[in-house]
Amino acid sequence: MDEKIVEIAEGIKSMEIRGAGRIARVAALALKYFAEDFSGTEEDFLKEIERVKEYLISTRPTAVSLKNAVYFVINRMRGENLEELRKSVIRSAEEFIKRSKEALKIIGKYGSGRIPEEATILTHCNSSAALATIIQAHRDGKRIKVFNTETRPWFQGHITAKTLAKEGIDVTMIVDSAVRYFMREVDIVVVGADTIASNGAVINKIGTSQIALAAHEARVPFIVCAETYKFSPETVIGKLVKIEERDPREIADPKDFPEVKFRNPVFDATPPEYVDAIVTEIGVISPYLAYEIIKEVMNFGAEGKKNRY
Ligand code: RUB
Repeated sequence: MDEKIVEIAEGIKSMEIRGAGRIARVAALALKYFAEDFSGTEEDFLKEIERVKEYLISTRPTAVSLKNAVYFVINRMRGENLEELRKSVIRSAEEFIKRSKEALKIIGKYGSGRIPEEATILTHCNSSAALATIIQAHRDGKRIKVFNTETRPWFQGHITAKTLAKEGIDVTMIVDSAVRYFMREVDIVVVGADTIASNGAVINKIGTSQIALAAHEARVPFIVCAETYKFSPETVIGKLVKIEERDPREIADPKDFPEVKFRNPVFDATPPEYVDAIVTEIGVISPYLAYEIIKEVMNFGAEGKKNRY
């Protein structure tokens, strides 16, 4: 396998490259590199791109964004000869990356509209889409303060806190388990998503569903910022979203706890009844419209159309 592709895939696995949007963009980039660097016959190209596709998809199981990015490129592959096939892969990969970046800007604008003029926001983990909304709200002149969770066990919250502080936003980092304690001070929760199922359930960093419960209890609006490529076509035909469980050593060294078992699921599902709105680049929608997005935008119905996205 091409060195550049291995480097990207290993980067995703080890979480050096992380976040659903980012891993989708680098997966598209890997396919672009593959098409640029390939030397061989047309037949080999078609065989090899299948291998690259499976390899990239296998790196992280939960975020559908990665799969959708790969299918976006593969499903648009057209050409009478190798040169044309290569060019179409490069073009679609570039188009995916461009669309993905543009989507974030639009989400920021639409999302900011949902933030009150003066608000305390709570966010979890490190989501570019949630950050786009929060940062846009600040740039729009809204007087905001942010609570952000440190996000165990990987501490992605550290990146979030630094990013917000750099923007000049008033940010306070809390431990994940302090969410309910602070919820009474929060006006709105803003998070991202790795995958959105056809029933509107939102799969995001572990702990998101607890935050949604606490928000629901306190009647605090809970919004999710997600590009349309975070919606999962396969859930329409009954597939369940696989929740990634990572190495227990991310929590503690099991050697220090010889009698103890560890579990380390890194995502969870928030049911649609706890989600007030999903901010996408094509508008702010109810989670119950997830199926429509999958059908209309992603061109995938229960009848199982081949073109997934
Ligand atoms: C990241 C995470 C983020 C979503 C959305 O998990 O759960 O909230 O991926 O991020 P991990 P974005 O750190 O395990 O990848 O909005 O940037 O796509």
